[in-house]
Amino acid sequence: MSAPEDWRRWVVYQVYPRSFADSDGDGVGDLRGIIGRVGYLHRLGVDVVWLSPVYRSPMDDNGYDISDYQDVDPLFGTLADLDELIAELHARGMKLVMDLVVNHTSDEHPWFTESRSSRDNPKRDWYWWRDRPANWESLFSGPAWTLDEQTGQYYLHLFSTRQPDLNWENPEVRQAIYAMMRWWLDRGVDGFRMDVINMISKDTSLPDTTPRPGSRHGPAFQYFICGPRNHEFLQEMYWSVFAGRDAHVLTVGEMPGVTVPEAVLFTDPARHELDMVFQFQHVQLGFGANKFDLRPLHLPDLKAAMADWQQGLAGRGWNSLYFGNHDQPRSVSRFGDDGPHRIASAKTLATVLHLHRGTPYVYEGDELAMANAPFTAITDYRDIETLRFYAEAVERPGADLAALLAAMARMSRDQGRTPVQWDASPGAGFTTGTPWLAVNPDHTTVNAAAQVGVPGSVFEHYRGLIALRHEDPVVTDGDFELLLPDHPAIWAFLRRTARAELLVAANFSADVMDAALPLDADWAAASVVLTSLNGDSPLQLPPDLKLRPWESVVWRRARS
Ligand code: TEU
Repeated sequence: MSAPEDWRRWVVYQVYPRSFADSDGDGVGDLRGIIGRVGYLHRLGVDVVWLSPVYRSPMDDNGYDISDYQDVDPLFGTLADLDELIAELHARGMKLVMDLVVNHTSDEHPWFTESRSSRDNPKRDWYWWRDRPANWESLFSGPAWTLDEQTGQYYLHLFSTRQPDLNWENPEVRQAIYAMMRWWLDRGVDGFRMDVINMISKDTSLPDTTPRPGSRHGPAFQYFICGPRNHEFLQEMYWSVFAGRDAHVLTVGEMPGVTVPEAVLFTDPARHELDMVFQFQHVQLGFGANKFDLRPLHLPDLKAAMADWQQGLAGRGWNSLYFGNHDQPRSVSRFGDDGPHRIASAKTLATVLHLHRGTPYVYEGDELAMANAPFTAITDYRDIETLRFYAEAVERPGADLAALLAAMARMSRDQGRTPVQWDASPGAGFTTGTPWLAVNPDHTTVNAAAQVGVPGSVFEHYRGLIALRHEDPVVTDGDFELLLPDHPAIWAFLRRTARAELLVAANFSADVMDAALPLDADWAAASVVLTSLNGDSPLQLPPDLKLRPWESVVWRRARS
């Protein structure tokens, strides 16, 4: 049994199963593919694997629309394969966290089939049915309420029409979910990443919202983000599912729009809700009205967005650290430089992220510096959010479709979903068949075979960062101080415990940068722990720095 605080030292690796490794040549990743790569994950050194959904699903949203919570979709394999994956991970001291998608089900889930069958079906109240729809807009474009012809009422779906929202007000719904969660824990899984878990409590009066200009519908976040019973439901879940288990159950709440004060409440250990939140503040920078309305991203804004959470949760809560996942474009393309400085910038991004306070998430392929693919046409995409947004734009007179496609190439969720690049072969070692989404042509040079065990590679840099977290308590426990918050290109900060200090300084630009850090001159004698550029540079010596393009350096000193 782990000590209660151990989980704070863990590093999580996210597997998006569709895109990770395909064992049977059908072009879609599967569980046996993952089993074949457990050794790779172990070598990287990660503690936890978060598996995006593998449950039975019609795949309207690649598995985030679940039709059976207690079975594996045949596309991915069988329950026996999943058991084997759990055993393989456990044999190497790693854990498995399942994706828990319980804000909504698939419209093919038997609960919804029953619910929609008649107005007096016992499960009618398991979903949100109304005679009159509110004018809310769905997160995947179009209205969030759809008329069901058969019974003449509207149902709520915050995401696609095929993802009806469960009614958490109904205690039977909650008990059915808790029973399912206990079943998974009894089967051997070690925790849950909870999809949009801050959307489960709605304002039950379901009021109309302010429409967008030129539309009847508008965003309605204020009626379903961190709603009135959110904390109550999570505490009930804790006492019904997690309390009294032998080992710690790792719980992560994905929470778009959560604020720092709310996150403190969700993750204060004394309240028994969740271990950590997965918040969105820093990935909502760099665009306007929607994610395809691109704006310049200024480094001071990104630093401040991260620092807010460091300060706000210091000592009282816990946060996830990520720059990319299956809903975001590739981090090296978005925040780094996927051209000439790709390797250094990928390492620098990882260094800055992993040395903040919180739990780092490695998204599959980030440890190889995978970048956005050169997508140009709408036919390159498979993602429902991208396709529906485009379809709506096509209907709008005067929409600039060329500009939209250019923005999609930078921001579409599919940019994070191209197959993992294992080697230089035609299917990138991902598949022997035709991949469901194109492999990035750069896999001929950017791939695992070219990096694992190769000194100076991005993979080995990630391995070093993960090892550093395991060895040095200051990485987990140290408090955080941002230096030079307004500097347009340098990201520098201190981590400090009573025993040790880490200094991180990174150049987020393609130019040589000078910076004078507000620190004592003794730092010049500190030892260098990690760098993004190979070879020693005579240029950097704190507190007066001269950093080469995308150079980052980590120093450590003991405190007397
Ligand atoms: O995403 C939640 C969410 O609100 C956003 O990430 C959204 O999907 C979109 O990317 C905003 O641009 C979670 C899952 O991570 C996502 O894959 C699912 O599509 C969504 O919930 C619905 O289950």
